[in-house]
Amino acid sequence: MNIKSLNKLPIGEIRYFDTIGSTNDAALVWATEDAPNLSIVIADEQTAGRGRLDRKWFTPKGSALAFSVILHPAGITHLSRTVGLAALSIADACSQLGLSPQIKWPNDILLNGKKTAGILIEAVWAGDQITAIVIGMGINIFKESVPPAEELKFPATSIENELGSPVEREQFLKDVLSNLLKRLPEIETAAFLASWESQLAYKQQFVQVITGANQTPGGILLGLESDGGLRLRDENGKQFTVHYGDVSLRPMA
Ligand code: BT5
Repeated sequence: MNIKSLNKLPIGEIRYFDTIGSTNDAALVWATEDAPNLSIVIADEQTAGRGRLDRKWFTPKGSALAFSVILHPAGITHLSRTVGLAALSIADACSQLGLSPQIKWPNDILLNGKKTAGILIEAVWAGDQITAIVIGMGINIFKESVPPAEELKFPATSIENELGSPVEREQFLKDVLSNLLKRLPEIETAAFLASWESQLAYKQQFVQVITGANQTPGGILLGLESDGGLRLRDENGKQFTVHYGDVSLRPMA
């Protein structure tokens, strides 16, 4: 992968790997060392890419984007909004290509209802302080990046599949990072939240949120709380908020 064009962006340092276990793992280590703010670990292939709850993330060679941005959180009050920052940065890059992305709360980007990208946010702690946030992003660019359907619970696609024409991987990476740099100074604002909320999938539809072994609260998806939590209304008209979980449209059996 040719990442020279990233040199012009006001970011930290870049560590590039042809192959790696997980860019988030490398970024978490680097973040405890001397990584300058907005440094990035990028890999052409991941052999142990991770999703949430130690789920696997598939990143075959030469076909996807897998990278992790190290953010020093000084001055950011709403750290829980960083997942929205990543989601909007990817969604904006899709829109710039003429696509119509949706954000499946909290961390998936959908194109035509299918997952094209996933986000994994992890924090580095020193005592009770967060010293760095690692924003991991996996984006399916070419057809070959899409895992076989039998390995997935939710349908997946790639940018190339949905665009129907060739897409440049390096340019897409540059666009996502540029969008992130542009959105970052606005992360605390109401406009940022509104923009995030406006792109949520399943708004005003009945969804189920799997939050743990025995908890699957369901309700009409209303929008976002100021901390990025998901606001819903149950069948009795009572509003409630969830802060983590997997959203699905159909009630679970
Ligand atoms: C995510 O988790 O969607 C977060 C994925 C984050 C990946 C990036 S790549 C760079 C950085 N380094 C890492 O090691 N990770 C980050 P979650 O919502 O838990 O979804 C995981 C599920 O998505 C898996 O259980 C699969 O069913 C499905 N999946 C795996 N690979 C996929 C792919 N390439 N495209 C679509 N779905 C996939």
